[in-house]
Amino acid sequence: PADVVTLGESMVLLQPLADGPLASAPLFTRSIAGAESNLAIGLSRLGMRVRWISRLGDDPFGDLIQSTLAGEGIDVSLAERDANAPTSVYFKEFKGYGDPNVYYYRRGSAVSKWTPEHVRPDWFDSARHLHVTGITPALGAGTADAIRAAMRQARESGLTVSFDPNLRRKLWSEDEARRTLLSLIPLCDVFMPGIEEAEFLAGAMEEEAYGAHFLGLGAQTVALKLGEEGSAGFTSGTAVRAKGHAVNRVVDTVGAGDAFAAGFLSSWLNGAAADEETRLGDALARANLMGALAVQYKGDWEGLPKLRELERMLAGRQS
Ligand code: KDG
Repeated sequence: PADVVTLGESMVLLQPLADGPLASAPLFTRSIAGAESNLAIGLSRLGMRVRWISRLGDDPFGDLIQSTLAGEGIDVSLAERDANAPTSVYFKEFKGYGDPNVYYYRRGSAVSKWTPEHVRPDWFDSARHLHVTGITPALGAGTADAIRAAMRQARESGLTVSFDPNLRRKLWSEDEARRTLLSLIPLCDVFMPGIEEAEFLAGAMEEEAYGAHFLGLGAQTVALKLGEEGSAGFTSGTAVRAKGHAVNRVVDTVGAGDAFAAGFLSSWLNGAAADEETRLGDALARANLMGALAVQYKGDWEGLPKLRELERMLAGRQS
């Protein structure tokens, strides 16, 4: 059984030890990354049962990704290995301020071959929720259709679905990105854009107007990420705002949105809240804290807490 199923591409991540231009970086640390596996790690550390579905090359980097995620307690048994395609790699370049630059080596990867025919009903057996991102649809000729098929299949199997657009401009054209990401919104229950993604998809408008806009496109719940300002949540009858957390030093912003999604879903799926407003407010508060923790550590997920650590921090904040 799984509380959350997620599917997408993970890569080996190489990070320079020092800030500065990648071209003159002599030493790198090695980790793994990928929006969906970042979320999977976040959720697993918070005590949720997670099934991660992907394709990897039949190569040592594929072994590394699979064993790292298995070591985090994630069910990786449905991840396929492809002997004819490589596992992807990506590099970060830290400038010492702002978002790091990223360089992808992922064309022709095992996940880029995904088509709707790969989507299997048993991916969703005994599961409650599916989380997908807008990265997978950008990876190959058939991957957008595969994600669409997975979202439909999940709903037919009785799961709720969340969707983080995770706009990655390097991967596709603006027009295609906008058209495809918008087309997936009606297939999700929870839509989780950042404020810049909301503007990219819907044009400039007041913050609250984004809630109504995306609800109008078919989402049931909208969780809008506002960076250090926190986040806002919307359903047809509710609008909630949750304050951001003070962060001592922003080290690496990559993965913050995935941490936010993990925090949100871990609360939203388990919430015993009496009413919609409390359920949404609790989920946003936990999501904000997770996002704030993620940016204080180098790496996409290394700084994510165990449940008892998170609860201690949330309790400390309220007292
Ligand atoms: O959200 C973090 C991801 O962007 C990172 O892990 C790499 O999956 C990745 C991507 O495609 O950018």
